Amino acid sequence: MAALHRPLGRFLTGIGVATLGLVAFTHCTSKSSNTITVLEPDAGAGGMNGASGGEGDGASENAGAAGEGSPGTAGSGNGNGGEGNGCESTAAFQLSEGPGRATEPYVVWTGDGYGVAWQDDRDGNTEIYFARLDAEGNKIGDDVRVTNDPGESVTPVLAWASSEFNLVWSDDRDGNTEIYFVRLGPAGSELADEVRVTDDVARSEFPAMVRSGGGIGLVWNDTRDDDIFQVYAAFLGGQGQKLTTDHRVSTGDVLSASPVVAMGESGAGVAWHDLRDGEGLQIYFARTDTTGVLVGEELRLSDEPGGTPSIAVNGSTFAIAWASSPGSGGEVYSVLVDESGAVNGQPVPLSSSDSTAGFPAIIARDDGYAVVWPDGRDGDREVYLAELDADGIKLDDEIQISDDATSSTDAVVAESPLGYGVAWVDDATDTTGEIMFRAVCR
Ligand SMILES: [Ca+2]
Ligand SMILES: [Ca+2]
Ligand SMILES: [Ca+2]
Repeated sequence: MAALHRPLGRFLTGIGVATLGLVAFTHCTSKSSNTITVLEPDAGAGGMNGASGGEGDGASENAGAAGEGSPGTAGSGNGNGGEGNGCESTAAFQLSEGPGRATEPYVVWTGDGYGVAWQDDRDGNTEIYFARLDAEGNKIGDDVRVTNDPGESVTPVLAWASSEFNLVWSDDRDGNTEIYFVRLGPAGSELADEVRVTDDVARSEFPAMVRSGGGIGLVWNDTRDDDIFQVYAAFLGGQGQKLTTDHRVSTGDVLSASPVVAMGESGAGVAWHDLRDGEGLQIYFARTDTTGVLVGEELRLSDEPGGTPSIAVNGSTFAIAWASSPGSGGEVYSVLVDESGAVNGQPVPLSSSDSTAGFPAIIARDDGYAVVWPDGRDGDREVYLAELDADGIKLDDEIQISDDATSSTDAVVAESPLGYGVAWVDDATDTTGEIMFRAVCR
């Protein structure tokens, strides 16, 4: 069951597994054309953190854990400095109300607190849940169940839109997977009906989005062309209505999966992993204009196999992070690409995990970037955070965020004025998993 509902595109560990994504679906025609509306990027729109990059099925999970317990006190600070400004890092705590399997968290900063969405099977099938936290990282109220349908509702992505949340996810309520959108109030209640964004008989999964000029830039995977995952983009209005046709971004003829998107000053940057070169998964990048139409050539960013990228933009420079050796554990790498599509140097390793890292999530911060990832350097997996300057250079040593005796995975991060809010999953198995949260000072 777990494998059935896991987002396969994020768990591709090589060609053998990747072909699982190529299950038979009938070919589908593309959608009819709608009016193209040009969207301007939001002023100061930062990057979005990438696909939360679930783990839990991979061979790297619990690498070497063997029940080894961490000697550390749960929630101990792991001193990260920066606490002289009145900010106090909180202890890690369980955000989701168990039991049930809660995974795939996504966190955003709203201006006065955090919103976190995740998928949760406590109701018998997977639904999207939401919780909010104050500026110090304290949970406000109970978990909010957002979706209520008999299908599997998975892989939520949140964005904050001035006074409300936008939420997209993948749902199979229609008999195959489709991308859905809904507006949520600050406390997580639905403000309008859920909007079905995709409409094809193929698999429409792994959404990622970024706010743009009052609308939404959306990317996702779809098997509508030749039953193979390819990357698509479309732009939506603030109510979730389609403003553009669906544009295919990836041009390979093998698998292109796990897309993420950030909005620069002149258009979007999209990254994904791709099998087209016959060299395992490699990280690709492309630019689109503000309607989602591909601009220029696709770029391969990785030299060695890499999987499940994340992307952020700071000003006019995109930062893309990924992990090498997808499926077996590697190190986190990042590279910068400017808005003209010029790659700035070589991919730089960020982690020192003895080849146990995977699934990074990167965001923009004031004067650079921040990236989180889980790795197993200490036995069971823990979450780490590193800050990068505007040139993508790592500042100081990484900060250890989690410190507990279960496997800590699926890390995501949002920046606040005082530091960061980090969410992750503890103890993800086929039947368990809880969302954890910790606010850390800069
Ligand atoms: Ca459901
Ligand atoms: Ca579909
Ligand atoms: Ca742990």
